[in-house]
Amino acid sequence: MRRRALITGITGQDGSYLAEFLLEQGYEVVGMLRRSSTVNFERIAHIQDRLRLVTGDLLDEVSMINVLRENRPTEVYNLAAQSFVQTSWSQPVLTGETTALGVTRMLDAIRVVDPEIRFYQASSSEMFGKVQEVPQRETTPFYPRSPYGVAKVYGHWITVNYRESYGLHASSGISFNHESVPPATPVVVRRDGCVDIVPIGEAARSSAEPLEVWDGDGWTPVTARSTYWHEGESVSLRARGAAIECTPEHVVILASGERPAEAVRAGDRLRLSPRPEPALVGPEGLARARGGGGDAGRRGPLEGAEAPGQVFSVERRPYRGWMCDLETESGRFAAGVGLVVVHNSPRRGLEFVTRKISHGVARIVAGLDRHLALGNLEAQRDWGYAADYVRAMWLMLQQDQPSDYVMATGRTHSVRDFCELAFGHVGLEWRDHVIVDERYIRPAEVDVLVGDPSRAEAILGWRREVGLPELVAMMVDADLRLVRGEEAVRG
Ligand code: NAP
Ligand code: F7E
Repeated sequence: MRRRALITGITGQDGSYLAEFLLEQGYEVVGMLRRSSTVNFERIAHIQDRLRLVTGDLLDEVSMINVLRENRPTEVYNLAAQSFVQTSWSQPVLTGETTALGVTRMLDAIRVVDPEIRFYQASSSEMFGKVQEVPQRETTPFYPRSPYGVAKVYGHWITVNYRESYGLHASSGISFNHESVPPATPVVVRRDGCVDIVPIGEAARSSAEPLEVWDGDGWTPVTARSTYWHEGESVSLRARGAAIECTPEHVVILASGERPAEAVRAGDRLRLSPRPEPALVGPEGLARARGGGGDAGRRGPLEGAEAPGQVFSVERRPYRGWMCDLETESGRFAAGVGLVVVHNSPRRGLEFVTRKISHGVARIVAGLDRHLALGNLEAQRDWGYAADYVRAMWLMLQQDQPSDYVMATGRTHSVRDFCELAFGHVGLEWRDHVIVDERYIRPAEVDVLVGDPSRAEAILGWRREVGLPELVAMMVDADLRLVRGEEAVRG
């Protein structure tokens, strides 16, 4: 029988990553949304057709009982929350209702409908607050410093309590801060030292073996693979020495900058990638390039020809079929001999400091802003990569016994460090641009957080794969593309 998971908070950063991950594992994924007058599917638009979306609200237990009765999940991941710490001072009661009591409502709905359901609670490092021990582990006492932290402590203990009172398989993941960047789609790959051009669907299918992809400048490891159903339009770009078909939003690198495919016009010039050195070429070699590579894949770049990469036709067509993405460490891929970049928008909310910085850097580079106003630059956080963390959530529910685990990198950095890395990535000096604004200073601060993930590593076999410098570079690059794309669309 296919396993079925319910995710609350599916429109959020972690919910979207978890949904992708569970779909890849063969789950039926049910996403619980709260009713709103406008849709908020930015992070799940690419997988929306593969999800069952149902309405329910953490403030309303009846709605959750109905969702469970009608959808009969075997696993519930409770990611929904009022998750922004600063807002918890201006909306403390709502934060308590959602982030604290919402957990009881869901646990109680499970107890009533089907106590065999396995439950995951998104606990937070904010529970440690004024830290009593360094690094923080599962046994470190809590000392929350915000209404959000207090609410999370409640959510954590009610999860433990329902486990002990009713024998529910209920686990908590105590997550330290984690951030995100979008996936990318390559077609030129290297496996076991063998260079090949394969249809992206083939690369996306073989998930067990390590894979590298050519990103136009070098080889980069593939960190995640996904295939999704796309109904709508595609854009077909044909150029001298290059051809690509992709969704209209996919960002294409031109000789003059970057632009969504839908904004490319005849006469623009695609940037053509130098070919990787094919030390060994696979049995079908370049002739297998299709779609992404087109004719260009068979002939190679027309070196010396007039205006290589010049677009001579742009066609929009109805499209109903699969699209594939590969996520890479550098955040780019090369398709055939033309270099084509595919990105979605980064998924971390713009109000959180990391994304605020990466987006701020991109706006400064684009000349849209000169300064970035931040609060406490000395606060230290243990920042990891969101896609790494959703794997741990799933692993917790696959254990025979429910338990609580810290998910962290074991390293800590200040907001100032993050600024230095992010501005440094584009050759800017952060001190020239960052200003401190009292509005962003919190009534009570969490000065330093650093987690000890050794229990999760030992019992779950979990390892995080992305470190801070790579994460910062990926986030800034993603926002540079996003901001340039927005500018190009605006004209
Ligand atoms: P996020 O992006 O802020 O997403 C929060 C989700 O909760 C959204 O989908 C939101 O829906 C939904 N939601 C809010 N109130 C709701 C309600 N009353 N009923 C139903 N849904 C509601 O958060 P995230 O970064 O993905 O974090 C996921 C979870 O992990 C949260 O519980 C957070 O507190 C916890 N956590 C996160 C981190 C981190 O670094 N990201 C670290 C530790 C713990 P709308 O789209 O409708 O607003
Ligand atoms: O702040 C400082 C701020 O809002 C990080 C949530 O996912 O992780 C997140 O909570 C630090 C704080 O995240 C600005 O004072 C300086 O010390 O990005 P943040 P957070 O509060 O750590 C935990 C684990 C969660 O559970 C939460 O759901 O950065 N800071 N200047 C700033 N923070 C913001 N937002 N904006 C600033 O301008």
